Amino acid sequence: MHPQGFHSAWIGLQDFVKEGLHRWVSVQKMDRDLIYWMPGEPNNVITSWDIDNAGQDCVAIVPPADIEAEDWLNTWDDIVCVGERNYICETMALSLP
Ligand SMILES: [Ca+2]
Ligand SMILES: [Ca+2]
Repeated sequence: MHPQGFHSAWIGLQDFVKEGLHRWVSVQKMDRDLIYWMPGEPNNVITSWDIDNAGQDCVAIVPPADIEAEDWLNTWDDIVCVGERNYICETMALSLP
């Protein structure tokens, strides 16, 4: 079972501008030292219901069911860019008083 009902979250990484070239939606390049693909990903699978053959161009954290807290790295999966999901954004850290 997914922890506390969490299923997945968009992380703002995409390759819909150029297939295979993943960039952050902020247009920043991906830091090659900070990549956490799930094994076998990104695979740009075109599903049978993907009538536009759009493939998978948006990246989400999709932890497998029954995952343990220490396994939350390497959970990036490119998926079809549809559906409401949680999302994660980068922001400045709050300064403490
Ligand atoms: Ca893709
Ligand atoms: Ca995929």
